[in-house]
Amino acid sequence: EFSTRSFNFGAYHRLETIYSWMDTLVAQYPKLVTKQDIGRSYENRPMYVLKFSTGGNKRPAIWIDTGIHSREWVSQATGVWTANKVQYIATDYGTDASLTSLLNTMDIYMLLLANPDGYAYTHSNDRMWRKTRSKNPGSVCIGVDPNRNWDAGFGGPGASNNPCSESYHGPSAHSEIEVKNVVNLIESHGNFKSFISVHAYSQLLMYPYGYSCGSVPHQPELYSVGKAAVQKLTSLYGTTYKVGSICNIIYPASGGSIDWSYNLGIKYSFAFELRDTGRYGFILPANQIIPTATETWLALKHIMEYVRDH
Ligand code: ING
Ligand code: ZN
Repeated sequence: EFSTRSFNFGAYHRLETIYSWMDTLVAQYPKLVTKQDIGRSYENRPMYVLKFSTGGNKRPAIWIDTGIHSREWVSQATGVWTANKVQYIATDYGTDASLTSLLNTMDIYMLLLANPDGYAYTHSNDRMWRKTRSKNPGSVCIGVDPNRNWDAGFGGPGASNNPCSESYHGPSAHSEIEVKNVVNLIESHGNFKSFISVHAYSQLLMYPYGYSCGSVPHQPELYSVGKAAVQKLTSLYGTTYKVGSICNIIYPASGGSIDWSYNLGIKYSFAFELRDTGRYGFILPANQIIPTATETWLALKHIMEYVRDH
C-alpha cells in the first residue's frame, strides 16, 4: 500500500492504516522488527506489539504504550513516528551510536494502539471517546477507563464506581481484555526494566504513584531521571514540562498502569502527558505531531539510555 518512506507521519490515521503500515515496517526489516499478536480487544480487533530486537532471548526490555485513552491522538501518532525512528536508526548504521548500542543489549516493545476499539470509535462516532467499548451489565453506559483498571490500588481515589463516568474503574482489576493482554505479556516475559505509558495532554513527565501521594522508594532517582529527560526535550523547541509523581503533579488516580508496573518491580515506570497545555487539548493540530514526537524522542532516549546503564 505504501512504503515506510512515503507514509505521512504528520497526519492522524485510522486504525486500519496504522495496522497496514506496521505490516510494511515488519516486511522491510524482519530481522529487526517483529509483530506480536497479544490477543483480541473486546470487539475482537487484534492487538499488535512491535518488538525491536537484534537477537538474544528475553533480553532486558523497555515497554512503550500509546493510545490507552483513544481520544489522545497525538499519543498514537507519536508512537508511530517513534517506531519508525527506532527502525530507521537501527537499520542505518552510525546515525545514532547510543541507540544502536542500546539495541545490542536490550529489546524495545511498542504497543501503538493500546485501546483499538476506542480508537476506531473516535474515528467513526465520537472524537472525544476515552474508555474501552465494553458493555457494563445493568447500565446503559459503555466502557471502562483502561487507566483505572490495573491491579494497583484498584477502586481507590481518583476512580469512579459509576459506569457512566469517564474514570469508571470497571467491575474488577484487569476486567478489560485490553489491559489483561498487556498484563499477560509483561508477566510472562518477566524481564522488563522500564514501562512507559504515553498520554496527552498537559506536558508532564510522571512517575508512581497515582493511588497514593506518598513517595515511592525510588522517588529521588525517578525525579532526577525525569528532570534530565525533560531538560533534553525542552532543549529542542522550548516546550516546558513538569516532573513529579502522578498524585502530586496532576491528581490522585488509582488503578493506573505505571503504578502496577512499578509494584511488579519495574523500577523505571513513567507516564508522559504530551502537548499541549490546553489551547487545543485532545484536538491537537496535525502539524504539531512531528514536533511533538521529535522532542519527546529526546526524553525517551534519555530514559532508555539511563535504563541501559543502570
Ligand atoms: N491523564 C491520565 C489519566 O489517566 C494519569 C493521568 C497517567 C493517571 C498515568 C494515572 C497514571 O487520567 C490523561 N489525560 O488521561
Ligand atoms: Zn490519558
